[in-house]
Amino acid sequence: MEKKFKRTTVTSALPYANGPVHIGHLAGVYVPADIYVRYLRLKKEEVLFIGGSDEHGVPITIRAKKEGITPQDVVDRYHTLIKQSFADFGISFDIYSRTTSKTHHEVASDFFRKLYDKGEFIERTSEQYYDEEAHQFLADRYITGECPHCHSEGAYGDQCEKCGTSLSPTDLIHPKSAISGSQPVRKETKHWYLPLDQHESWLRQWILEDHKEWRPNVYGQCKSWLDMGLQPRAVSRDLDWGIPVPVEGAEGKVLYVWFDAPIGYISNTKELLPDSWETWWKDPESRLIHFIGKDNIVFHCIVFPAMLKAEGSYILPDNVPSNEFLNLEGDKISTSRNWAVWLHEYLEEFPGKQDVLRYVLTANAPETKDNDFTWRDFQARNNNELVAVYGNFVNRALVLTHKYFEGKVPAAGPLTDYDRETLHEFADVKTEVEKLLDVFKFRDAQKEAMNLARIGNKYLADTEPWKLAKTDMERVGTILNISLQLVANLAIAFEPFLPFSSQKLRGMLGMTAFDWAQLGQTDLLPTGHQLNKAELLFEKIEDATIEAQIQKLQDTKKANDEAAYKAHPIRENIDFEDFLKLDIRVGTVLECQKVPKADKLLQFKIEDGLETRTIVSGIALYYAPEELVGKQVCFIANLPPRKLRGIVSEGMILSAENADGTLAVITPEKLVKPGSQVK
Ligand code: B3M
Ligand code: ZN
Repeated sequence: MEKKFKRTTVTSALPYANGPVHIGHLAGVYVPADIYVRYLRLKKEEVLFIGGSDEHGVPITIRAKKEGITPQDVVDRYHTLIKQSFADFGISFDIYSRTTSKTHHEVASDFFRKLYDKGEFIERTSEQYYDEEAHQFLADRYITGECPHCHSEGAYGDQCEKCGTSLSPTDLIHPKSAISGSQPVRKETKHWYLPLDQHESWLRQWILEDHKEWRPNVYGQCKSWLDMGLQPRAVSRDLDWGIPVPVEGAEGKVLYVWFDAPIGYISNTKELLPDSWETWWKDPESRLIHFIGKDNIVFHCIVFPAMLKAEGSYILPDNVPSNEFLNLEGDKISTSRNWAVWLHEYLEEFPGKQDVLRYVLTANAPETKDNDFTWRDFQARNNNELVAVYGNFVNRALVLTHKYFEGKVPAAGPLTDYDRETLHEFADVKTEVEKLLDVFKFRDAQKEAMNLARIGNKYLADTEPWKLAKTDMERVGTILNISLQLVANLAIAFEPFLPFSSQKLRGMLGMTAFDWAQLGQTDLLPTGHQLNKAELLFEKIEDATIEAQIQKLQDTKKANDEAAYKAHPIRENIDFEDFLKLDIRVGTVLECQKVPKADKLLQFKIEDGLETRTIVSGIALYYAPEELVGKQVCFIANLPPRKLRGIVSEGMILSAENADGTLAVITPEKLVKPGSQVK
């Protein structure tokens, strides 16, 4: 039986306050969340929309160090910028606060303390790197050294960015502290862990049995985590930026950022509603929905629910609509490579066109798979859909009413079959859009709304009232009355998606507000009602404007390519003798599989002409193991064997690296005999 809820608490992921927000954020999380919340509000449901900045974590401290400012300076700057961008795009939070607020520190601290007192944590001591000069433990990112895999310098304690292998700090050769440059020593440290393994069985039931309706990408990720088996997770860190661990003997330790950040949803609710926040989080008649991006799924579907359950008095999320990623012009959005459309820049270049971006991002929403934003598509959707369909219909209906009826809604006379058919199509739209929005299918829902505009546009084109003006004004009045009712319906249907345009349209129609319940009605504008002046709802975007944006990205790409080339200049000449020392061979891949618990590594069995050898290679992000079986690859055959994650690797597979770090293995152009030498 369908559960009936009294109210809905909607949260959207708290962006890290260490950079501005871009179209990927908007498309992935904030536009869908906003559409949903506006829809519920229009339906007069009780809803809260909670947002805020995530202001803790190591990357913020690293950024501060680089810029020679404090972490607080960093988050102050970006919190303000991000908050403004969201406001500009009409993301209608009821509160947008931050995890450095006093309320949040208290709430997160109390939350930890309650779990601690209930015995919900386990304590573990482990050895970690410690900087004796700086007197502090080092976060993984604060340790650099030689990669044990590709032997390049400057690999981080959690990952080598050159070869993509994920590492743990103790894997590094010649580790160095990024703070003092000294060689860190291993030292014992105590941390608190959430024993996720102990939560596994109820999580399995709750997700895999009770929430089969979650999006396949969300459900699938959860299932694979659960099937791999959950491990205890540390919820504290040795760091001086964050919320101090509120127990004795925890000096110099703070809550892990992923422990405090989701509690931020609760704190921000409390900041907004100090007296009634608990209703939104603890009443079983409240429904909790988290909007997030796909990289946050495990934290929202497994870790946070386990925290809430361990605390004991909270409800659990009812759904976690998570999107895949949005790419930009065929390439992954990247802050460090400046490959993004930043919201504040968009607004400078396209002032007043928030809804155009909202429309395009929803039309292309990465709901089921990664999707691509291109400027050409942006232009086409604006010109061919918003302008030519929606805007055109609205404009014609209003302009004709002004021309023939002094802007007063004319009376409708007898209806033809075609009139009735058209009205009939409108009557269904409410149910259709609702069905889709209720299950978070925003792009299909917006398509329905646009279909409505198409029907209206076609109706005017077919009935051609401008041709009847000389002969049959009563008929013209009927056609325009119907058209105006359709226009009013459009204002309602598009309200969740394009709030700025709906507001403008309501202004033109001389109507202050509509209810969702009115959608589908054909008497929204009474006969004789005075309309205001018709303005253009959308305007055409010219080729030159789009070309300028494409050029801007091409310039970025060029700068990136140059930087990449500079980072890897051609090395100095070597002796031919040296080259001859390198023994590169071709081998046939007999078997290939993922290395457990190492997301980047693949383990190969290679036929090398004489026998088979095992090679471990950091290319798992770019190939599915089965894609490579049967292929021929090139490998260095005379490197000394070395151990990677406990596996002895007897060689190194050669790949070419793109500027963005993606890898492609090198294969001979024709099949050759395994063991053939590359020269
Ligand atoms: N700040 C990660 C992210 O921005 C993180 C989300 C927190 S949600 C509680 O992707
Ligand atoms: Zn490496």
